[in-house]
Amino acid sequence: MDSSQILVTILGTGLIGFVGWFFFLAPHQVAAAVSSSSGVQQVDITVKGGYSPDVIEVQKGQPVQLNFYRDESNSCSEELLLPDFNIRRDLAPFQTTTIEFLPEKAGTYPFTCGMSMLRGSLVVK
Ligand SMILES: [Cu+2]
Repeated sequence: MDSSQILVTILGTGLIGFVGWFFFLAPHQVAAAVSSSSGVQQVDITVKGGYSPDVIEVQKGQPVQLNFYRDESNSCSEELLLPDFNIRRDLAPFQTTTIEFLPEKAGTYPFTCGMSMLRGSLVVK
């Protein structure tokens, strides 16, 4: 190997490491729902190359309202799936789409984009 090959190898290894960190180890952003006066637990989520926050904590037995603001037109995020609650919604770009449901059982429920590339979790306590 000459020096340029060594350099490419080092850069490639670093890039792979970064990608691994980004997808598996990057810190999650956790948000607890805020209950309104009517007892609805509300969380605002920004959709832009991912979900922010991506871990949502709610209490069971109280209605939940998730407000997804899709801050992009990238087709990856156009669909939102919350399979455990039979929810499948189209998110319009640069608009807020509100999803409401009642979590009745404690657990951790994933939500994803239509291709399962963007991921978040709903934690019911
Ligand atoms: Cu996607």
